[in-house]
Amino acid sequence: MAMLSFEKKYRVRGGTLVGGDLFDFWVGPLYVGFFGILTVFFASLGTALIFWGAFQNGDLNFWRVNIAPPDLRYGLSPAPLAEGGLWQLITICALGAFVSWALRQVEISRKLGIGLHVPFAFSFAIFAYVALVVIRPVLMGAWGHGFPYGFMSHLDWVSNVGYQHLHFHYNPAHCLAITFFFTNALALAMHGSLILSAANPPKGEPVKFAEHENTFFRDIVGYSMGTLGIHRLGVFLACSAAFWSAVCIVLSGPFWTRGWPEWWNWWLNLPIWS
Ligand code: UQ2
Repeated sequence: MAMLSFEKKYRVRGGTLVGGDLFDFWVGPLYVGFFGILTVFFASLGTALIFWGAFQNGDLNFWRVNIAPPDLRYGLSPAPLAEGGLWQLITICALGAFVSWALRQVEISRKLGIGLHVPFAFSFAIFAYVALVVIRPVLMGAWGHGFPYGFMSHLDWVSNVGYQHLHFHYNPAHCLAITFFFTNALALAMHGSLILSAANPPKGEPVKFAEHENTFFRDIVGYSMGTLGIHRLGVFLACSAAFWSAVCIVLSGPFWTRGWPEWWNWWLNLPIWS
């Protein structure tokens, strides 16, 4: 079906989660919906607050913008605007925008009658952010444990938290997360190059399909996981990377306060050595 006639067929009312027909329309190519309105609201307000905060700090240089969370002494209570309260408001806006975006994906998926795989996968990215600015700070008893919003400042935060644990690369969940990120890059490089090699031939050559793709991998590694399988693998690898990233930082502080190299002493302490 051509795109134009398809859009006519599917651009109909229904499938919304809240509000019925209220915001059930499109603006140009974009679906709006209640959660589209909410996303625009939270994203605009959050961005405006970042600009305002940068202006208050007296430095609009992009690389030096820094919206810091409250001092640890404020614990889990609201802080004055200039002392981390702004960070708290911006965090609420970010959470509102991300969750609204996911729910807008749900509404569009329902309208189309397709699965909820996209919002499911996107929710792993939201979880990673929530782990950093909500779950870990709450477990440690202060919003001050969240990361600052700024280019250089968030890099400094990552470096500082890493050094607090002596050597973050010994964190077993961090190892797992990195392994998933690398395997994800491998899988997407294999998949992207394979698709282009078959579907984008030189001028005059016919386009090739799954038989050629399967045969390439059977010839080279004795196994092809199939056109559907590689996408299942992709979603699994990408979601696992985000999931274990969240786990590795939530472990660091709330559940393990010492250096990560020391964690591996469980191996040296096994009774089998004595
Ligand atoms: C495949 C297939 C695709 C692919 C790729 C494979 C025809 C068009 C890349 C090959 C995938 C394999 C062998 C698994 C790799 C495993 C890991 C953990 C990286 O078979 O079907 O679809 O794109």
